Order: sequence, then C-alpha cells, then structure tokens
Amino acid sequence: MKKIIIIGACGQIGTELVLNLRVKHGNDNVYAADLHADCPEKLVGGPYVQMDILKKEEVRDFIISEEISEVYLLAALLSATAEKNPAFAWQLNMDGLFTILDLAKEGYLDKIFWPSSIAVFGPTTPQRNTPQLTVMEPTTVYGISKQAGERWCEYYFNNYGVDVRSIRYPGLISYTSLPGGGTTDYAVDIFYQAKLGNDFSCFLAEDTALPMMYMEDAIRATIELMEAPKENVNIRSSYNLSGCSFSPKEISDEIKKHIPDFDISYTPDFRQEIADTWPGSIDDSRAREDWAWQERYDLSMLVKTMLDNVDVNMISEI
Ligand code: NAD
Ligand code: AKB
Repeated sequence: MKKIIIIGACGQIGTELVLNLRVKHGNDNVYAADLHADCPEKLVGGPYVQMDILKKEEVRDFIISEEISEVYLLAALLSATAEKNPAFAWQLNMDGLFTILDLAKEGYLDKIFWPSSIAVFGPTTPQRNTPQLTVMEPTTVYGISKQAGERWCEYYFNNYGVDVRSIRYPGLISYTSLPGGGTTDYAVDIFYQAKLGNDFSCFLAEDTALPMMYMEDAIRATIELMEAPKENVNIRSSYNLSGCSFSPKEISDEIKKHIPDFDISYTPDFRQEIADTWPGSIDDSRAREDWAWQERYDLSMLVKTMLDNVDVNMISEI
C-alpha cells in the first residue's frame, strides 16, 4: 500500500480530499498535515501531523522517514489574503512547491498533486471560454505565484521526469469547511446568510460571472487525474477545469427559488478588481480528452445541495 500525505489538510479542499483518499487507500495510509497543533475533529480517523511546509528539513525528514510516495500540496495563501501580504504569499506559495518537487527529483516521491487556479489568467486573457493555451498576464501575487508554479511543474517534468499533476481549480463551493480567503468565497458565505434568514451583502458586483465548481466534482477530478495513466497526462503545467459559471445575481436568483424572502445587495470591495481580471468561463476540453473529465453539478444542483447541508453553527464557531 502506498503512503500519501496531504499538506494543508485542514483547509477547504484538504478536509474533503483527506476523507476521500482515506476511503480509497485506507485510513492509516493517508496522513493529514497542517500548521495546527491539534487534529480537527473531522480528520481524527487517520494519522495527523503538525507540519509547516516552510520548515524544509522537517518536511523532508518526515516524508523520507515515513516512506511517503505521494504528496498533495495544498498549503497556500489564496487571492484576497495574498494581496494583503504579497511577500509572504510568494514565499509560502513557491518555497513549499520547490521542497516537494526536489524530493521527487531526488527519487523519494512517485507522484505529486499541486493545485493551480483560474487566477493564472489576467485582464488580457480572453474572458469567455478561456482556452487551455492562451495569453496569461496575472496581476495578483496569487496569480503570479500560480503561474510561476505551473512553469516549474512543467520544467521538473520535462527535465527530471517528475510526475507532477495539476488542475486550475475554479472557485470551489462546499459545506464541510469554510473557505480560506479567496475572491470566490462570497459564493459559500451566501448560503450561511440565506439559511440564517439574513440578507446578504456581496463584495462583488451583481453581474461578475466567475467559473465555479461544487467540491465533490473537484475532489473527483483530482483523484481521476491522479489515477490517470501517465501517458494520458499530456499537460504538465495545469489543466483547465470547468464546472458551472455564475454571477452573484444568478446564484441569488437560484437561492430565491428555495428561500423567496432572501435578499442580496452589492458593495464591491478590493476583491472586485481581482475578479475583473479573471475569466467568466473556461474551456476544459483538454481535461475531457485526456482523462475523460465530466462535471456532474450544475448551478441548481449545487444550490440545492448547499442549502440542504450547510450547518450555520460553523460560522459561529469562528
Ligand atoms: P485553505 O486556505 O482553505 O487551506 C489551506 C490550508 O493550508 C489551511 O488549513 C492552512 O492552515 C494550511 N497552511 C497554511 N500555511 C501552511 C504552512 N506553512 N504549512 C502547512 N500548512 C499550511 O485553502 P484551500 O481552499 O483548501 O486551497 C488549497 C489549495 O488549492 C491552494 O493551493 C489554493 O490556491 C488552491 N485553490 C483553491 C481554490 C478554492 O476555491 N478553494 C481554487 C483554486 C485553487
Ligand atoms: C480564490 O478566490 O482565491 C480561489 C481561487 C479561484 O483560486 N478560490
């Protein structure tokens, strides 16, 4: 049985990825690692280790001594948080990636997953149905770090044969854990306020459409890409991936079908400038061709699932 570690396991993606990988590979073979000293309740079913990806030697020692063969590196600052501390965002988002790429280059790892983002695109990128290969001039530190990371992943594959795989995730929507400081977070927050019976003040303008995806689709895509035969993975920078695209008005109209009194107002802040540089929709035909990607959740399924499942107590816990 191979041993897997997810670094950044307590976040929005990590929590669900750990649980899914443990079902597939056995609890004991899937390590969750994060900065926090204590293992969150949801992840107690398997091994948990406190780990700072920036402590390079400690990370190396652990991975080598535990004979880990697969790493999912999720630790990063997301777009909105990164703009508040660009130097640290660059350090965190890049240094950790090199630590893991180098372990694979030295033969300690068989496979790496590292997530990119729609943030790699910028204001000069075609906005509709953005192609896999296109103009990419990101203007945020987050987007710059993801674009540079993609280049390095491809470089390590081409020059050292490192089997690194990546997806440009859209904004991810889930109820298991809260989002960690992105521009698409409004599309999660909105469900808590709607369920509480509150009006929602949105930090993006009503017609700002962005690519989004329900978390179950994103986790399935991640696992499908990681399980795809090596020869099918033709893109070693990062795959475009599409779920459903919507604007704040479109998601609020869908919520109103379930909660007719729900009301939304729009007070765009600095995150509007970030969103304005990102695509409205994504062409993911390469993922469909190479490893048979197919999304399952459209906007109406996503909204119904979120309204059925969000636990409003989660926002009073923080
Ligand atoms: P998140 O902010 O919810 O979680 C990140 C986790 O990393 C947190 O639990 C945090 O404690 C941990 N972490 C931070 N610094 C660390 C360090 N030094 N060492 C170890 N752990 C550390 O993020 P997420 O939404 O789960 O995103 C995970 C990855 O996916 C990121 O690389 C992000 O850029 C990418 N991504 C996410 C989305 C999305 O919508 N969630 C979209 C595109 C790409
Ligand atoms: C963010 O908004 O920063 C993330 C992302 C799309 O990368 N959700």
